[in-house]
Amino acid sequence: MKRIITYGTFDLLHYGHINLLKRAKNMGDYLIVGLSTDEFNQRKGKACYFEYEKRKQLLESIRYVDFVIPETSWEQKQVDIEKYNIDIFVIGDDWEGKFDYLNKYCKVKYLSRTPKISTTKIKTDLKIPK
Ligand code: C2G
Repeated sequence: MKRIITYGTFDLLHYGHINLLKRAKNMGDYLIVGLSTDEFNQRKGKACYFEYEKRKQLLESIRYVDFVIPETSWEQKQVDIEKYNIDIFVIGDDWEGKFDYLNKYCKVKYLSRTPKISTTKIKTDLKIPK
């Protein structure tokens, strides 16, 4: 059983997120998503449209996602990788190189982002304040 983990805010869920989650799941058998809490998002400088519980409900309805855990800090990844016996950490290549230190604990894979879509773009196009 190959176990994969990824992390993110996943606000205003869109096909770029789905592409990432699909490819992450296809690298193994079980996908865990560390979902940024509302408090952590503030620290990330992100204002979410959907609160944590709503974003969690959406993620849990995606066929590629097996388990959702809260992401409350930058530092929890190595603990999660050991706790959940993770084989591969996966994230979009907008983070290329930022999580190479996790190589000590598991494989690290950066996947290409889906072009022309982002939560920020959706908000801008709909003229919702960022
Ligand atoms: N993503 C993508 N293509 C897009 C938009 C997003 O592949 N067009 C990917 C991102 O690269 C990330 C995931 O979808 O892997 C979630 O994106 P965000 O919700 O923006 O997550 P982020 O703010 O990057 O949080 O500790 C890691 C952070 O929590 C990552």
